[in-house]
Amino acid sequence: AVPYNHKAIEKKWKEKWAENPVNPKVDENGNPKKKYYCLDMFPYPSGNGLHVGHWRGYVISDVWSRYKLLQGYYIIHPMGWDAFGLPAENYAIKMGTHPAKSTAANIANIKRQINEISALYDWDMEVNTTDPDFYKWTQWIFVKMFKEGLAYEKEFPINWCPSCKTGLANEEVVGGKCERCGAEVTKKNLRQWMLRITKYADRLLNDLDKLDWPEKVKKMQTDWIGKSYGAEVDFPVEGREDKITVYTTRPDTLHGATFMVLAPEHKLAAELATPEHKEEVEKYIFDSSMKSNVDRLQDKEKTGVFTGTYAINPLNGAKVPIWLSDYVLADYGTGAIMCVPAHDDRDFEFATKFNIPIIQVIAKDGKEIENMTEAYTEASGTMINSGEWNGMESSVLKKEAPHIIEERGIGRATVNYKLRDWVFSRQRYWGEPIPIVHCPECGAVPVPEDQLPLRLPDVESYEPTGTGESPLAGIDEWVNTTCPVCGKPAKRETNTMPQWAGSSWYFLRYVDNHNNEELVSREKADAMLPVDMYIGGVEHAVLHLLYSRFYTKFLCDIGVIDFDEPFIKLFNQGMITGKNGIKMSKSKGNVVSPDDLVRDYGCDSLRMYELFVGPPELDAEWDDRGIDGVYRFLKKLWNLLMDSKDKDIKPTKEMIKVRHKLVYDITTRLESFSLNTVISAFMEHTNTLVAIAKKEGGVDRDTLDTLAVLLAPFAPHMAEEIWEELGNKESVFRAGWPKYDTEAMKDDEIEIPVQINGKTRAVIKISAEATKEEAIAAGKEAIADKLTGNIVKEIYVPKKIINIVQK
Ligand code: ANZ
Ligand code: ZN
Repeated sequence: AVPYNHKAIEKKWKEKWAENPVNPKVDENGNPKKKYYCLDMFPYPSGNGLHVGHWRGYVISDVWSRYKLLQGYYIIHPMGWDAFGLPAENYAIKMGTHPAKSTAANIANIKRQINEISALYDWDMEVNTTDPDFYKWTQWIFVKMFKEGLAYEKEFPINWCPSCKTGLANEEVVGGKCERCGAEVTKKNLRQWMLRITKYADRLLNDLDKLDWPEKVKKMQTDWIGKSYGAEVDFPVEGREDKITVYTTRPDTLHGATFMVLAPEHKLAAELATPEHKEEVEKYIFDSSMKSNVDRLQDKEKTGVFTGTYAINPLNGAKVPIWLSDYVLADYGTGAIMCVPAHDDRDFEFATKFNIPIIQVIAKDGKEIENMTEAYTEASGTMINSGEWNGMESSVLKKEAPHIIEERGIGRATVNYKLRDWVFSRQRYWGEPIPIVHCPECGAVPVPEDQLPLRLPDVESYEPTGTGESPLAGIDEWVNTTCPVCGKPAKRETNTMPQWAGSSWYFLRYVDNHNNEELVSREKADAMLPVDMYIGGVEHAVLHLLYSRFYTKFLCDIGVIDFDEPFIKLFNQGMITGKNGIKMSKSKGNVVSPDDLVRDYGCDSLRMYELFVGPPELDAEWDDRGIDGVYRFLKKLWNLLMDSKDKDIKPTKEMIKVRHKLVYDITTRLESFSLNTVISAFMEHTNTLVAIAKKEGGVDRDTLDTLAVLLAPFAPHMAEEIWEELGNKESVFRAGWPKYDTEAMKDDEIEIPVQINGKTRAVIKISAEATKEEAIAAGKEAIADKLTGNIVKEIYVPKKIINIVQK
């Protein structure tokens, strides 16, 4: 027979598909098909090209797309480029090449590599976030947000990377370091553009329920939003009219508050100092003002000063000393806290250092600890030392206390979020210009919508100025403009948007990427959106996925689209690593390029091997050698089909059974995304079929056809070739996904006599495939009431007889 020639086959089908696309919008009768939108997280076009790790996600999404295609859907499977951002800009600084130029070159290279995967991408839908026709709409969304009061300016200390010379969002600071370059992050006071994502906090939280997403990701978003219920409690100050309001998430511990701490910036901080503490207090306030927030938050030894003044615990009248300390932040809660050293680590440390009493109010087994050496921070146990609350379960009280406090008129129940507004400006060149004009008369005025896009001008130097201004600030003819409202001289905003801006909404644009009038027409949006399946790395579990949800909700609110969640289903693939689990990267020299593997083994083998390396949701170590096994499997399958295809083999019961099992295994494992076991099922059943073919002279036509169709999502070129060899005229992708019948999968049953000491006492039905143990167990059950003696021997002659010998 003809040997398997992956090169010739793959070349042939790539050409055929280019001529005759296999993903029509309408069915055979010309009726529109139901859409299925399968989206990949679009790549950043880096200069390093793709490695086998990038292939994994793209193969998974293509397998899923082709499976859905075989189920009869019209597949929306676009690809594009997330091309603004620091690497291109840093490259420009180093080489002097305009980022647009290096980006275009990288895109061309990666596009070539991506086409090697033979994925169903519809390149007519391509988008590039740096294309003015695209970022026109990124800017338009900003203008709309500005008009809705969701974009605003704020001067405040931001995270500042001294190495990248730019501001960073909290999300871009990992362990106190710049996410991109690893430099220690500091603070800098700058005027920033902010997006009021906090306005959507509740919807972002509650709507997670609607989503078919991994629980892990939902949990990460829930924690990020960080909604907590607590209380504000008003503490009267002894000898003064003022009250100090504290914010607490643990009002159940109110009886254990033995002191109070104010942030040094608190408006009453200086005033509260009694004459003998005045000097010390003022010094402390001054010293704190010289420290950066980063320094303050680092886990150094606690510092603080006593003001000399006392507050009154409004619940029990206890006198609590008021201290100042910089471990309390001015801009969180109320900037003042009640301190419960028995149940909070920081308070415990502080109280220990300054000899402040510690009163335990929650006890694990109702027993008070004699000498506390650390805080008991769990919110479970029984209340003690708490007056009328004694004996209550603390977790129950935690929920009730805010309401009790409210009823007593000593405070109010509150809801708090960890989620902060989004710092939306960057002091960099390679990003979307923020479309705002600053007019001395009219203030911040948006660029009129019909004047968008506001193009990014060319600059001579891409270097960040380091002053906190973007390189755009140096281009006078760009900066100086006129006010769109009053026409007087005004200046353009020179900050640009963060890289997240384009990726927060790109998936909407694919389906109408040439529309110059609208971001997306309502008609196309209704017909083709939202995304049914989103596939990408778990590293985007919070930021990108949260921002996209926020943008989608906003665009829904202003009527651009009619749905408020962008991604119905989400799958996060694990990473492919080099040896010993080390991330593949150029700097580590452990990058495996797919190009050589495609040449030696073919795209089909590499596709299947990408799935075979391990459960797709987990990280997997790459080992080139494994691809050989997949290649041999494809050859075996090929030979089986080639040997059988021209013979007229009658289907035996066994063949029918294997065929249904095959369809069942592949379908159910695909549905549960157990893609590595799909490949092992293929291998197993192929071996069975090869054995049957040896016995019967070949395999029947139905089974061969089914094999070709099942193979199509995984090894599409070979599947098409086989399908054609089997005499089919149309593409295998028109065949429809095969069905299975669980009845047909059942093993044959045989009748078998059960004897006691050689005498037949019953006849039972068992599976022809039953093992000795299964057969004997079934036999004994049938004659249980007749087994009266001691069993000395159990005999099973396969498929013939069961004989139990008893004494
Ligand atoms: C009393 C208490 C007792 C607290 C206890 C905790 C444990 P999250 O959950 O992060 O919102 N807190 C409030 N405002 C603060 C500020 N500006 N700076 C530093 N800490 C502040 O944390 C809320 C808890 O953090 C609050 O509850 C308060 O301490 C502290 F056993 O109040 B708690
Ligand atoms: Zn004006």
